[in-house]
Amino acid sequence: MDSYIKNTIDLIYDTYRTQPEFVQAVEEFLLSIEPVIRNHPEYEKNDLLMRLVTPERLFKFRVVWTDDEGKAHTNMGYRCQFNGAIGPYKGGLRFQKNVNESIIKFLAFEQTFKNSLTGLPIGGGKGGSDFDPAGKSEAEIMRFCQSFMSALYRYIGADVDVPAGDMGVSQREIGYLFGQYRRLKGNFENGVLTGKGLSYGGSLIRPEATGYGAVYYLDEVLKHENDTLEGKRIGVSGYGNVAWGIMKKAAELNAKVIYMSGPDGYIRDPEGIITEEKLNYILEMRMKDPMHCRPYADRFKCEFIEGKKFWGVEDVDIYMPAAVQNDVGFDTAKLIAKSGVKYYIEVANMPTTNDALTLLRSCDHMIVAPSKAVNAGGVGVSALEMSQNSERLSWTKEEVDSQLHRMMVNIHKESMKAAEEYGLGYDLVSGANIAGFKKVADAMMEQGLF
Ligand code: 2IT
Repeated sequence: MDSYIKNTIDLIYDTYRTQPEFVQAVEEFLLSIEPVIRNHPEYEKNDLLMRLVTPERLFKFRVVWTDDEGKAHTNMGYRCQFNGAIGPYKGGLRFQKNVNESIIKFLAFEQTFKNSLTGLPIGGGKGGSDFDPAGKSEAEIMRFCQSFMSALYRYIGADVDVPAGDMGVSQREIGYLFGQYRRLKGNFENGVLTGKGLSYGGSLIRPEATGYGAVYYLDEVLKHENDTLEGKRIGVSGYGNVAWGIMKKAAELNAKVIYMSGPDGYIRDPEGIITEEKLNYILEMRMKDPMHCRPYADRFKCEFIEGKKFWGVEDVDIYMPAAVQNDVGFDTAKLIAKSGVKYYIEVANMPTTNDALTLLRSCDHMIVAPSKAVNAGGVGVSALEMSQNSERLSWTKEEVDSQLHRMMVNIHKESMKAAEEYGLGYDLVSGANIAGFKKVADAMMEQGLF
C-alpha cells in the first residue's frame, strides 16, 4: 500500500477512535483512490488527504422542545459543512435516535464525493439530530423543527449551505423548517432548503428521485452486461421513500421488486410490488407506522417472515440494500455471495461494512455498485430544485425526469471511465470514488491552502 495513504489511514484510526462509521467511510474511500495518489506527489506536500478528511466546520447545538404535556426535552443538533470546494454545502438532515457525530461525519464525507459525481456545483454537508420522531405528534414535530432551525438558521443560506431531508425528515419537516427560517430571516430565500412542497418552490420528481435514479443506474449496469431490466426480480431492503421509488420505477420498466423488509421482518411477494394499489398501500402503511411492514402481507396475502432479513435468497436477480448503514455485514455477505445472485447494487448510504464489501467485490460472478453513485439522483434533483428556485420558475415532470436520467447515465459512464483509466476494469466502486475525488481535489489544489 502507498505509504502516504497508509499513514493517513493510521492517523485517522488514531484520531477518531470513537467515530467508527466515519473511520469506515474514510478507509474505504482512501484505499480506492490509491492509484490516483501515486500519480500526484504534490498532494502529500499540500497535505491534501488530511485536509480532505477534516470537515471545514462542524456545528453542534442544543435543541430544546416541549412535548404535548408541556414537558421540556433536550436533544443534540448537528450540521457538518464538510467540503465546499466545488459549491455551497449540500446534503440532508437526519432525525433518528442513533444520530451522533460519527454518523453525521460519515454521511457528510460520502456526500462530498456523491455531490461531485452529479456533475453539478454542490459541496458536501450533512446534519441532523438524535431526536426520535417515532410516536411524536404533529405538533411536537413542528415544535422540534422550529427549535432546530432557530439554532441552525444563522449557518445556512442559498449560497452557503442548503439542507434537505434524509431519514426522519420528509416534506412535512422541511415545511416546518423552512417556515421557521423565513420567520427568523424575514426573507423568502426559497433555495435555502430542498425537498420543499410544490406550492412554495419544491421540484417535481424530488420525492421519487433517489429511487428512480437508482433504477436508471441499474439499467446502465445491465446494459453494460448485455442484459436488460425486463422481467428482473429485485430484493430491496427497506420500504421507505427510496425503496418505494425503486419499486415504482422498476414496475414501470417491466422489472419487479419481490422482497422488501422492515424492522419487523420481511415480505415475499412473488407477483411483485407492481400495482398502483400495492404502491399506494405501502405509502399509507408507512405513514401509519414506519416500524412494521407486516400489514402488507396480511392485505395482499403473501408471506411475511418475522424478525429475519432476506439476504441469501436465490429467487432474485438483483439485491438492492436501501435501508440503513451497515445493513450487510461479513456473514450476510457470505450468504449473498453463495446465493449466486449477480448484481449487488447499494442504495442506502454505506449499507455494507468494509469487510463485507471486500468479500462481495472479490466474487468473480458479482457486480457491485456503490451507493454514492447509485443514490446520487436524490441530491442531483435537489440541485435541480436549487436551479429552478434561482431561475424563479419550475420545470415539468418530464424535464426533471429526463435530466435525472441523463445524470445517472453520466455518473455510470464517468465511474466506468475513471476505473478504466487506472487499469481497474469494470470496477464501479473504485471508479466512483476516483471520479468523485478528482474534481474535489482539483478544486482544492487550485484554491490554495486552507
Ligand atoms: O443522502 C442524500 O444524498 C440525501 N439525503 C439527499 C441530500 C439532498 O441534499 O437532497
